[in-house]
Amino acid sequence: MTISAEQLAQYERDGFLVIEGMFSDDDLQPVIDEIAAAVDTLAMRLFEAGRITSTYADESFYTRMAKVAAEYDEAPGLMQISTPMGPELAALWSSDRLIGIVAAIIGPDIEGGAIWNVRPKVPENVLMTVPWHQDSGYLAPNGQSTAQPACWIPLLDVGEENGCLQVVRGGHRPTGNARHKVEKAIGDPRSWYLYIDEDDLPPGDLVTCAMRKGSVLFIHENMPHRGLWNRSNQVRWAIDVRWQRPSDPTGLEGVLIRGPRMRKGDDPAFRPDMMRWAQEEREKYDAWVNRGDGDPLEPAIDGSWYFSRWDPAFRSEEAASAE
Ligand SMILES: O=C(O)CCC(=O)C(=O)O
Repeated sequence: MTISAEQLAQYERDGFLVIEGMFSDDDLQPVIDEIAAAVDTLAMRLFEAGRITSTYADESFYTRMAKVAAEYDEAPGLMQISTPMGPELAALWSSDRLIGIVAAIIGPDIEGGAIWNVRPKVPENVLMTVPWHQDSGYLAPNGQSTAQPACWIPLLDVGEENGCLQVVRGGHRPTGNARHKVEKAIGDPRSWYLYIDEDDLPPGDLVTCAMRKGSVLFIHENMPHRGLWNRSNQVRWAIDVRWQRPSDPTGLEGVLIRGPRMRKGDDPAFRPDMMRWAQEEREKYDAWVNRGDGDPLEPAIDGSWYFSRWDPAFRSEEAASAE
């Protein structure tokens, strides 16, 4: 699958592109089942550690994490960073359907982006509500000119009520990043997010991206976007994945391993070994969790690499701890 010249022009002009009806329920169900199994594993761990009083095993995929989070509000963040990359999600990320579109945007040499997420946005939870940002704001300066389209894939119908995304039409066009700030400096001290003040957003219409399950949203790396508050009584599950050219810096060197090579322009038959890559990523993650200076059941996302880029207070905190 690819996109038309008009769709590509729209992506380049507006900085985002919604493609409706890309996946059927049958396409997404194996991914949902895989994530549901990871929820089960996490609920068991939290129950055994005494953080929750039930595993809520009878709840549905769209309610279970909300019940867990009502008792332990770190659970969704923990789920986001600790979900293993399973074969079904790996197959979706590297699928010809998505890659065909990515190739239209960045060309035939394609590597997965190092940052990917499965996000259980439970109702009324500040830690899962992502404020205005550009994805490139989270990279080191050397990653600023790397083209890195993201694809956001909701696992249910989404709208304003349950926390869909908002973008700024054309907001990707000014070069460089809008000014980002560190949310934990003013909000929940556990927050790992950057944010852009509304006054610092580039000009452009705000677009609320209500979408049906099966649709996908492509977002330019410089597009300011945010997730709205989830006011529903269901978990708003979504996946976000990224890609870039292998020849470009990731802006995450020394922090995350490079994503898997997915396509080669000079070898159209090349197919990635996604699970080998996933195992390597997992080993790095496990080594980080088991480094022994924190509670493995708290998400504790170490945002020092991007906090320090935007806020001197965090730069000096880092420098102080290095002394
Ligand atoms: O899923 C969300 O609410 C936020 C997603 C997001 O900000 C991203 O993928 O960069």
